[in-house]
Amino acid sequence: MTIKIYGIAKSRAFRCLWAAEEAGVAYELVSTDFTTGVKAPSFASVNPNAKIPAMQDGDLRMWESLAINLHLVRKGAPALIPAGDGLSLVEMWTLWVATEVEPAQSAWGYNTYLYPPEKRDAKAAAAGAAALRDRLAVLERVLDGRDYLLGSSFSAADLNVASVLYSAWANKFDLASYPRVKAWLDRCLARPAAMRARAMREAA
Ligand SMILES: N[C@@H](CCC(=O)N[C@@H](CS)C(=O)NCC(=O)O)C(=O)O
Repeated sequence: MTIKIYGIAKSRAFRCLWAAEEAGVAYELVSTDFTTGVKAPSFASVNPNAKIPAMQDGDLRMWESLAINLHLVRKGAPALIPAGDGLSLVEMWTLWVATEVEPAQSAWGYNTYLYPPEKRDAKAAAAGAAALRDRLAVLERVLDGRDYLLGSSFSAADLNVASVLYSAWANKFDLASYPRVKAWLDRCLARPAAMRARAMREAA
């Protein structure tokens, strides 16, 4: 059965498009934007939070981009969750990027290019950038001697962390002090599945 992903490519739904492409599942992007689409009465039963992305897979309805990603991976590309303690580490990285990286990246992004100029707060942008640099320093240490977060091959941990950091990468956050992070992001975002999702987003 075709999985429905609600959203638009130029939103956090990008993360799920990348995951769906990695997983090789049959899916349909149900175009729903984050201004009017999420407020349509019919969308309330899909995601009562009135946010995108959301997903429907048979009777299963989900929201939260990174949880949707893990569902898609389990369904179509379970090898992206390594055996043993792999799932625990994938969960750790997923919660880390959601709670430690995303708020910092958002504070920087909203106050640098997303809000209209009159709404931007330079202090909040600088604080977000500083917090984001702290997290990038963590990644830089972890990536010392390894190509991917869990070792030598791409996993769902890389998918979730890199799909969040795509925003900073695409909006030219200065990564010069984090060469291993830059090389790892370049590597993840050049994967064929990522390129297919990027083609949707970057054309939008
Ligand atoms: N934690 C959620 C955040 C979802 C989210 O904030 N989505 C934005 C679009 S990228 C949205 O729908 N915003 C609409 C609103 O806040 O009114 C996730 O990762 O899925």
